[in-house]
Amino acid sequence: SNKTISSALISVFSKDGLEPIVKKLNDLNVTIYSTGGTEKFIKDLGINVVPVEDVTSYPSILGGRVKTLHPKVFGGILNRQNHEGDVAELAEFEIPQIDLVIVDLYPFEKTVASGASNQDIIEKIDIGGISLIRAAAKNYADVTCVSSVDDYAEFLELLESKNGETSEEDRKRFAAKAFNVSSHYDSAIFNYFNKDEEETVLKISETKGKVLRYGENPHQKGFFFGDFDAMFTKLHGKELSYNNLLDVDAAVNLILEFKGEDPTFAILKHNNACGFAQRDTIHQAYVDALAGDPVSAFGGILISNTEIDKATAEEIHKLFCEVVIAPSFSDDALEILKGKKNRILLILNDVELSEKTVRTCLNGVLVQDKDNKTDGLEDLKTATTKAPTDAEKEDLIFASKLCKHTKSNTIVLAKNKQLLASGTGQTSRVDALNQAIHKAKSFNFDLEGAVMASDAFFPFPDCVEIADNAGITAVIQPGGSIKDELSINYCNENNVAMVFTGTRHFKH
Ligand code: 93A
Repeated sequence: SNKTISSALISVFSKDGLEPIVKKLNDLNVTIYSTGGTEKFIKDLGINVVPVEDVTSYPSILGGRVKTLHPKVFGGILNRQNHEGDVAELAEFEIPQIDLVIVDLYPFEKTVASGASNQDIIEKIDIGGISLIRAAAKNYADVTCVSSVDDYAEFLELLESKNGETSEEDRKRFAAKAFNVSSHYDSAIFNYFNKDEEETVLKISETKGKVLRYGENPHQKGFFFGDFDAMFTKLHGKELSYNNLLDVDAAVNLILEFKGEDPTFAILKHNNACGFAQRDTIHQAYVDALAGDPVSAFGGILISNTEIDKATAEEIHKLFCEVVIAPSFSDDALEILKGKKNRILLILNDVELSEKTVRTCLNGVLVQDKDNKTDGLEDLKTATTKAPTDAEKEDLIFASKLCKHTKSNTIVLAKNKQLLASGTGQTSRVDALNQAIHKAKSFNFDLEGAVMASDAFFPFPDCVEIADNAGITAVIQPGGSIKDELSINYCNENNVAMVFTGTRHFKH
């Protein structure tokens, strides 16, 4: 049905083009309500205007974040004029009828494009304005919504041709434009929030591809997209293969967890650490890492957080290994290690790794934030009556960091800053634990006083029971199972200390 505009709420960011409209509305005796800057603009034109604060009996608060968000404003827009209850409530709560809403939103996209700071961009997410637009458009049965400067000309023509009268068809046409504006606006916000992920994927697609000898297996083609030379200085050896690159990635991410700590050595196979130790010297760290699993170490990837010296190089030279990575090599160490033609020697440069991870999924890619949470002493919450000793705490953190870089489901067993064994990539946590215990025993490790780390919570008390029977005295896990209490009770009855970290570290 036809309606005559007799009241309007105007709240515009840009005042451009508004003047002829307010003048026309004034000529038509329309009551104009308005917000701060817009109200001043209208007043300065010599036109009567009611501050929206007079309607709400509330000042604009939070630096303008809340100015129109009020039941008296939204009641005035959303009420149904042919609805008895609505009409009664309008009278009861002294809500003025609003027939027309004119909004020009905070310029979100322009602010993003200008290169403004995140804080400035977030401030330009219009909440009140978008709500006014959506409310007025929803109630197009009674209300006209002008949601963009682009529609001023069409609206002015309508005002002039029909003297403030609108048909339902007119209002519906403007409502459709309004929802176009609001959906476009929210899409722009959505895109801004996902910018990092998109950029990550785009950045990779822009890097140069390098042809590899083959992929994971000889019958698969393989390529690497990335800047290997920015990350490493290659000193010696054959070309890195697809699998070498994957192992190097796992090795680097693992060792960075121990950057700046005592000399630490890791030996990896198929992306998982099979040997790992932290000692006073890098030589001892290597010897004790190798002792963790001298069988798996064959053909492994070696990485150290400390310069590799002659004594260490002499030991490494006895082992067949694919890659050795370190922050530096002493000259005599390098000479020894170069003794094998194919052995790849890399210096890990001090570069930042991507904050995101990307992998293919179905017909697209999955992007996520890297697991950048490293559990520290401050994260440990003792869940049991018995608390771990200080030495156990150190081992718990050590094991937890290893666990984070091992394929799920994972159980890591460690003692005195040495990896005793882990269960890797198992379909059940019990399997992972049994694998670890079996492995540790097969290399003659005594598990008495060892600690256990789990990448995720224990759904049942079976793991703590098996661990306790094997001699483990302290446990670290995220916690958070509805059956945590069963594991806690078992530990309390059997004098095992258990701490919760609150952080799961799945790695698939
Ligand atoms: O910060 S807001 O989201 N909070 C509000 O309650 C609100 N109401 C209108 N921004 C709000 N507005 C926006 O203010 C309008 O969309 C318009 O862009 C601007 C007009 O402010 P002024 O009239 O003070 O220049």
